Amino acid sequence: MSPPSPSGLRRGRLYLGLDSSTQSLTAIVIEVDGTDARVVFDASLSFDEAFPQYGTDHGVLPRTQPDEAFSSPIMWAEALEAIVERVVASGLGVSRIGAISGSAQQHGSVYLNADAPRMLSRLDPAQPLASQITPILSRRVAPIWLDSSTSTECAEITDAVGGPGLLAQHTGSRAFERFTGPQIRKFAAVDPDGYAATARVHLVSSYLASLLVGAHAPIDPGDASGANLMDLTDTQWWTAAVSATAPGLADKLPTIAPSWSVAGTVSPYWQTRLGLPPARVIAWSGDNPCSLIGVGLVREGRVAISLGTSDTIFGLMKDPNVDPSGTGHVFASPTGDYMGLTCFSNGSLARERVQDAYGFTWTDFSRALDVTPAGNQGRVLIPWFEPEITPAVADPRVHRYRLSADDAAANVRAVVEAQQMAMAVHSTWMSVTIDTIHATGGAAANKQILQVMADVFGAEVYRSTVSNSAALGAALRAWHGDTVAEGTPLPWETITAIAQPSATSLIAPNPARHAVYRELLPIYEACEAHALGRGPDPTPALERFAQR
Ligand code: ADP
Ligand code: XUL
Repeated sequence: MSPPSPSGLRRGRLYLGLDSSTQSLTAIVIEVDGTDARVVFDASLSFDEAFPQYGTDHGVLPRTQPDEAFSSPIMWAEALEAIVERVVASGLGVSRIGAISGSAQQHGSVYLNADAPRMLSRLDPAQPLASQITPILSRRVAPIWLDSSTSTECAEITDAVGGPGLLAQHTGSRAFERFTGPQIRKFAAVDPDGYAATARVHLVSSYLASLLVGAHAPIDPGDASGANLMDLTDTQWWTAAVSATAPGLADKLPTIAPSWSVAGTVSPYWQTRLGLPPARVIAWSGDNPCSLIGVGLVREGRVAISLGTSDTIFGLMKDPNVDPSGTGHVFASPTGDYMGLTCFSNGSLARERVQDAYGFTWTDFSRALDVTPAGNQGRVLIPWFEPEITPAVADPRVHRYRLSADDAAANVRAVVEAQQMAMAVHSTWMSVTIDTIHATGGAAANKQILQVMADVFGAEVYRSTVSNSAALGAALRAWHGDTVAEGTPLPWETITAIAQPSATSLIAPNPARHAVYRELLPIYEACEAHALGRGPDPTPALERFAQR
């Protein structure tokens, strides 16, 4: 127990959680006293705004091909230093930091050469981090989850391991374009010299953890399961998939270690340059696994919906029950269990495309939802502005049924309803009765969007306690990992008590509106099938729905 501070207040141990997402880097610090925790620091840096010199748009480097998406590992390093500087400058007393952990956008990969271990262990505290990272990259850019350019590689890997069913049974997912394995295979094919110069392929999470500890950090099973390379049952690399992906890959992958492992201690660079203590660094994980903790889902039976850059729906699973339709994913959960997840790429960016088309602010957007009826009088929009993950759409196109592009308010309702109905339709494989949803991510700030969510699912929606549940999850994982390392592990229920949503954030479903959506859902599915070229024109059914 820590001694009382001079002001008489007890000053507890601090845990820092970082989240390097698609668009921003967030830091959340919790202060822990016994089994009580509270958030004492929460700040974000937007990549586009804070680092305009990289020219990113929503965190993505300028695109040369529409189906490719890259970001900059150097920018991420610069952001890491900048946010830690902010934490130190906050006056919290960083010497009290017991452990640091992190969360990162999933699937993205960072390619380091053989000089990395030596350079990382001898970073010069007189120099900024980013300039010292540049020479250890064997690839200047990192492909990220928005990349959909690896269909050929997905097919090749699938064939080599014996088909999509087998790949999914072992790794939790059939081959997906954004997953790390297919991305590595493409790099090895298009730049064999760059691949040969690569000694270690990190995920974004293990790369950033490596920068903190000054050595190659391990990867946790939660983020490793987004690679199409890890066997879910033993949470180790699956040799068949590794050999099918690229030559010599087994030697280039990080070790997989439990999510609560100590990856190392904060390196001398950070201690000398910024005054951080030699705190434990707990293995980083992916943003969705961290969010699972940050919204307190440590038991089966509830789901969370994250409305971030991507929209995702996920929940904890005791057993790795893989989606037979091949839509969703099973990942390892940071609790040592599993999690089911379905991801939609046309999330916030699709809502922004509609918002921008009519020059709306978010207040205007919310008002449009207020003034339009549930079911939108049978007007439907399929919002595939960008290549879609669920269902798989390689050539994006927006489809409108009985909907004029001139009707601003109806388009706003149509995009939100379509996204929520798509989540309802494509999450049934998880076999969870959804009566409670924990909502998180940037767009969860919007009450009207959450009302549509509650009405479509007929479920109670609770808003998460902080806007960035991935960063909170990372801070809670740092605390958990520290208790494990101390030999006094706390149960997840205790660790996540602070993450349980409060009753005051409840948004209740409206039964009449839910009845409307029950009727509309099969017609929405018919719209999706038609847009995919797999079904008849749903317009007559929508007309009957509108006249009911
Ligand atoms: P990520 O973690 O994937 O980088 P965030 O969870 O931070 O993304 O969400 C960022 C997104 O939140 C923005 O792109 C924006 O579209 C959305 N957003 C922010 N405020 C609102 C709002 N009031 N209504 C709807 N969407 C919002
Ligand atoms: C999940 C996915 C995204 C990224 C970015 O599979 O691709 O949710 O993790 O948030």
